[in-house]
Amino acid sequence: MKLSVIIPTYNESATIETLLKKVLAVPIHKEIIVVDDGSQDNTALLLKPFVDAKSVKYFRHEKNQGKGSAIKTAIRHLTGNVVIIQDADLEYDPEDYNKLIDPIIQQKAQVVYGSRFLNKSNKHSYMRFYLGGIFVSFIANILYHQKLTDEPTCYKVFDAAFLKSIPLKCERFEFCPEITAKIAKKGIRIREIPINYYPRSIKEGKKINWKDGLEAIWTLIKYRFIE
Ligand SMILES: Nc1nc2c(ncn2[C@@H]2O[C@H](COP(=O)(O)OP(=O)(O)O)[C@@H](O)[C@H]2O)c(=O)[nH]1
Ligand SMILES: [Mg+2]
Repeated sequence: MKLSVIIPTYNESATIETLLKKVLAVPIHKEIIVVDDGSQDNTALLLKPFVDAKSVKYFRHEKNQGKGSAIKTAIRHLTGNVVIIQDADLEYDPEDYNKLIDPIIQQKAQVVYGSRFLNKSNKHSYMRFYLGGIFVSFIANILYHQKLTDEPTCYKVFDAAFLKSIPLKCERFEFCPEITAKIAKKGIRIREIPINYYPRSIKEGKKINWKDGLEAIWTLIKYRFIE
């Protein structure tokens, strides 16, 4: 078993070092793939020691293209047999990796999502993100016959061969609804496991906004009825 940790990164110099240390500390055989999506802060400089020590594989987009594009770049280069998406902030907890990958290693699931809502002790920062997340999950469940509590979660875990078999068009945050739609259309039931969540504020660098919520819903509708 080798886990590929994909980290799409855009201007996260405040958290990237701490995050990488946390990911490196998880006792799993793994590779870490950071795709620096044209960051204009000192993200590249902070990453250099990790790249020099060969603890991180580094790819850079010269121009900012969005989280989905960064994930697609990483998918082309990954060599593990299980894959997890890891944001470059500290909202999620790498100590959850083991329980998330377990159903895939046991061959009981091809896809596992980490649910922030199934863990009742989690806090949620903004009411609109909280309700937005619930609403997007609700629409995904209706359109695709799933039972998800947290569709837009960052922690999405895949069997690597399966992930590579899915063609992706997304460029920005539509990665989540596109992959959910395409998995569900294959008749796969997405498994959920409770995870920890430590929300950050917009001031602390949160980049997703209400337009991304609308785009998520449009993406779910598009892949259900149009494409
Ligand atoms: N590659 C790339 N990553 C991005 C971009 N915008 C945001 N991200 C990353 O996506 C992750 C999630 O962003 P965030 O604003 O915290 O949204 P949330 O965690 O999905 O609510 C972070 O790791 C960001 O660095 C972008 O334009 N390109
Ligand atoms: Mg985040």
